[in-house]
Amino acid sequence: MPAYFPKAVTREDRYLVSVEQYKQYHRDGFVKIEGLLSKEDIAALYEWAESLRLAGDKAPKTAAGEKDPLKAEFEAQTRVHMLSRREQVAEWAMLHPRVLDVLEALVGPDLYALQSMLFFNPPGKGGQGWHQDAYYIQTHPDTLIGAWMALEEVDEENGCLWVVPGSNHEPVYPPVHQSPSIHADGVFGDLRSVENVSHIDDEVNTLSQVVAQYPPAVPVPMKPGDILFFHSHLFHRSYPNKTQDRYRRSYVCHYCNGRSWVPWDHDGPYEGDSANHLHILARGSTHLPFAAPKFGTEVTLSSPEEAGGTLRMMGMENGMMMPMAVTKKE
Ligand SMILES: O=C(O)CCC(=O)C(=O)O
Repeated sequence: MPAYFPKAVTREDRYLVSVEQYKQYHRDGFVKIEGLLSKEDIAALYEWAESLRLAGDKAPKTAAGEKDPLKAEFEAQTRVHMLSRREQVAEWAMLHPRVLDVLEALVGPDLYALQSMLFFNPPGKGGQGWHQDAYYIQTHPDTLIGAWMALEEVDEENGCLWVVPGSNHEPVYPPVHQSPSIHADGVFGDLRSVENVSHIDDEVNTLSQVVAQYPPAVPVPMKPGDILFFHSHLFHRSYPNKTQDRYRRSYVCHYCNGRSWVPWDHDGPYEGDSANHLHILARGSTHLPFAAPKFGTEVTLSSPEEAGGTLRMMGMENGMMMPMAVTKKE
């Protein structure tokens, strides 16, 4: 039996993606999996996020001498990038086996973990206008996917994500005067360019004009432990937190298929033609360079030899997706 195969399948808490969820992701560009992370896991993440926020809280003390939790220094900064390279808990959450179980079915079986962001979005802050993630993070072939983990209840009031179902089938719209970052230059006859992508104001962010060709966008309210998996061409956005007294804490990570060339690293310039060697191989195997988890988080890797061929995710008769080894014919 291939080494990778039983190890992944026999984990007691393994999450099995249904064929319906797989189809939904590829049809609509997103799939929300409710309760994917346990209460305990979310509590650990939430406490970690809180400890960071409070450690950065340089606000004056109240009359009673207590820190005002809503006046943290993080008001100036709604998100922190790449804590997965600095903190064990951030790496653990990015490589959480149940998150990888889903990604394995949607874009795997081989997976790179590329990026992590911890959002705080205090009252009045946060929000990002219409954009497509593949514009920012290039993978060739283009297999980027986001996992948006709610650390607390998120809704329209505190700034949940909004998505345009089906817009994942769109190409990536290049900004004016820039060649496309995902598609080869000049392959489209009519691909318009856009301006001020990610700007919160639809008047200046002209990607909103393409969004307007669709039925109205839909909000994605979530509960702690729910995870939204979303395609990197999907038009999506968030609004500032409209509440007076709630944060919007979430942990958002990006991944891609382990066979993609990744000429991108969040931390800036890297040696060589690609940054693959800096990205963690989270599952499966690859012919490309890769990094090991820095804090020793366990990942389930395989080599093609051990796997007795290559692995593919297949729809089973019971409607679930399972990894199957495909043996090479001599
Ligand atoms: O959570 C947000 O407010 C925006 C996140 C987002 O758009 C992204 O991760 O691509």
